[in-house]
Amino acid sequence: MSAKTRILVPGPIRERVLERLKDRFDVVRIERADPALLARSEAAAISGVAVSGSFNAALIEHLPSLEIIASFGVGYDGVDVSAAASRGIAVTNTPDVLNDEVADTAIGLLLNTLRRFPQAETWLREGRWKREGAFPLTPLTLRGRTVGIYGLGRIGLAIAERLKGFGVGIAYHTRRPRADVPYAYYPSLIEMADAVDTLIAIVPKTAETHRTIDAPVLRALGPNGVLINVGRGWTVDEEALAQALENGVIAAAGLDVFYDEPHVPEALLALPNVALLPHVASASVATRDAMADLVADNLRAWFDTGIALTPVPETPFTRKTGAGPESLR
Ligand code: NAP
Ligand code: 8YV
Repeated sequence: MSAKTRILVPGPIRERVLERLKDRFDVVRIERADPALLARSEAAAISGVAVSGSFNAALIEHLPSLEIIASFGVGYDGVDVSAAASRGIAVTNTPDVLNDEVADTAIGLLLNTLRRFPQAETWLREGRWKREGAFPLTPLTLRGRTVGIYGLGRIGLAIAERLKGFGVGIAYHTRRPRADVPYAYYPSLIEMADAVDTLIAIVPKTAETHRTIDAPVLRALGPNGVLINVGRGWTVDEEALAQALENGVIAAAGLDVFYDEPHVPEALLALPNVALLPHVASASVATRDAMADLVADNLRAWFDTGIALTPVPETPFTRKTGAGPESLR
């Protein structure tokens, strides 16, 4: 039997993660994160997990020797962190390495939404420029706008940095004001929506953020209003959004994320004033490689030094001080 530490990888993950793990660990693959796919004896030998997607309490329960779950992505809403924390199991994510890519995407999506560049390119490609003349002027522009950023964390800050260069007003809403930024702070989302005409959402999926961008918030944003969401679809009441876009309650929206991916509501697909992307904000080879490296480096650091590189705040454990039973360590 091999003496190498065993790492479970359920479901698909970027090949680079596997490449970076194989010399140090025994990697055990299963088709999906389902306890039924791993016999009890095999499950008992698993010490770590690398996962892209969900990892639920039943699977955590099935792995008695589990010490660490290294999750691919900065958002770790797919992992049952409270089940992990209660056993002293560390959870890691991939913060910072994707800030710039996601912020670039947010700006690109904002410009596409306002200035309709994808539609303008289609106009050219379909020969309409030659046949019919210039693409229609866009009613919306970034000029003169004030942008409210819902979530001014690592990525929200990178978005704000970029927006400064565009000469727009910048405001933000978070639960706690930041001492290190000059932007106007709003303690409530609806107050901020009322004060700005452009809302960029980049908050995590938590119980508190569920469908917080709802009909009243959209009404507050107003008829010149534009919503950009690069955080999680969970944060938006999509039915209210489709109605607001159809009825002119707001002017347009740009969405990279959806409530039930990869399903995009027909009501949104049918609307001309929505720019849609298939959750690609971090999806360049370079950035996904950096995320993959951080998944592997967290596992290597944990088993080599006892300290994970980027644990999530709910699991600030080291290998020896984990809150779980000592027998697990
Ligand atoms: P972060 O550094 O933890 O920032 C999160 C921000 O949201 C903080 O400013 C936080 O401030 C605020 N926030 C959290 N809960 C809130 C609430 N209930 N009300 C108001 N503000 C709240 O996270 P990040 O690295 O910037 O990433 C943010 C999220 O973006 C991720 O969790 C992920 O879901 C999403 N994301 C999406 C993509 C994509 O491909 N589209 C890529 C990367 C990330 P307070 O704690 O003061 O409230
Ligand atoms: C990834 C993301 O698309 O990091 C996140 O939270 O949403 C994206 O960067 C996703 O995690 C990859 O599965």
